[in-house]
Amino acid sequence: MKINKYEGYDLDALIEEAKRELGNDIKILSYEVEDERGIFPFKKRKKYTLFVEVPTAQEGFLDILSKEEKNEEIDRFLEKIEKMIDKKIESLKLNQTILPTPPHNENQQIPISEEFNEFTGDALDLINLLLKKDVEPKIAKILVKEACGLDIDTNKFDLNTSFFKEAIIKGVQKKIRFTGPLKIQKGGLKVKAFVGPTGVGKTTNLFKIASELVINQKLKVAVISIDTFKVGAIQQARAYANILNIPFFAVTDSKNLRKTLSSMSNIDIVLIDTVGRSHYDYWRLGEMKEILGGGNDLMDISLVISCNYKNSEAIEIVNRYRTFFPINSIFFTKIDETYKPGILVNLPIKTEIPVSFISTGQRVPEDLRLLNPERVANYLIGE
Ligand SMILES: Nc1nc2c(ncn2[C@@H]2O[C@H](COP(=O)(O)OP(=O)(O)OP(=O)(O)O)[C@@H](O)[C@H]2O)c(=O)[nH]1
Ligand SMILES: [Mg+2]
Repeated sequence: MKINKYEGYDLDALIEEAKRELGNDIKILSYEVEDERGIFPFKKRKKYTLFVEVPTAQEGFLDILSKEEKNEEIDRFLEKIEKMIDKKIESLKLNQTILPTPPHNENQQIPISEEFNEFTGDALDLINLLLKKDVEPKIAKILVKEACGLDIDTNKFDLNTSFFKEAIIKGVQKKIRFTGPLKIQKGGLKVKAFVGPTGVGKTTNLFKIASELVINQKLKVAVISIDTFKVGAIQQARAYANILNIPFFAVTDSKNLRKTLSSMSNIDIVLIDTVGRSHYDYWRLGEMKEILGGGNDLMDISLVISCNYKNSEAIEIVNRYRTFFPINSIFFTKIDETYKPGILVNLPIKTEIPVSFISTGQRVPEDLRLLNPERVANYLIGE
């Protein structure tokens, strides 16, 4: 705490001086009075010393944002204040009988539908924004409600924060589970398989993860490709493995997978790449299930889903895949190919499967991020 000291003979004047410097809401901590004798001992004067707290800028939500984010949040905030002032002016005009017809406020938010009747004010604005990003109405309600309180005037839900990003973070934190970073112990063999439809980015992103583990975490990584019929697919994976200088194996059946895994005595993690399978191709999914069954109990399965899938399609993929594999996490890709990323919240909330990473482009290894509530909120807000 910083304290300013003011000295003088007129206490009121000192308070005025402090207000001029620090603003009207000064906090006086204490003051001292001292009798000061001049040349004539009988002529005493009172000398005051005033101690005032210097207000410090509080660290609020804005302080953790970048400059651009701050500007956007401030713009949004100012827009809301403008709307409030407009509403106030209109209601004042309404009270003046000279106005022949009730004024129409163009800025007023039109309620989106009956479905959102229980919400009001900023909460409705946020729901509107989420719907534009392809968040399903039911999911938008679930998320927004987490950041709401009951407005006493209207008896409806309204946001208890002025910041949309903060509100989304609250909802996401409550409703979505995040795997967090990969936790791999040196010497304890872990096996992670990537499954999913064709072309979603399984191989590319498996090698982004492998690069992080080899280069930054100095772990011993091996890659097994279960890519039995697609011409050229194994070559792509083998080329990446060569660049990283890590062991690479191609297997075609469960017996071979089991054998290969049991030979990995000094490897920390084995990443398994699989061939893309249509979620309608039960025969090939069954084949893959049978091969992966050769993996040990340590196997963790990630379902890779592209963000440019339609919501209904993505749900269908998860539901069909999970009848074959115990899916531990969803790994999103191609966020750079959509500006409506509602899938990021729709899918994990509806399926209750935790989310792990997000791929942001084609570059290996740079275009990969760990998912967390703040990142999900950024994508939804459009940053
Ligand atoms: N724009 C964009 N492209 C990506 C992303 N991730 C992967 N890709 C590209 O998507 C294409 C397919 O990637 P792969 O890694 O081969 O996909 P896959 O799932 O292994 O495909 P299959 O093995 O055929 O099932 C490649 O051109 C990748 O560079 C991403 O986040 N954004
Ligand atoms: Mg592949």
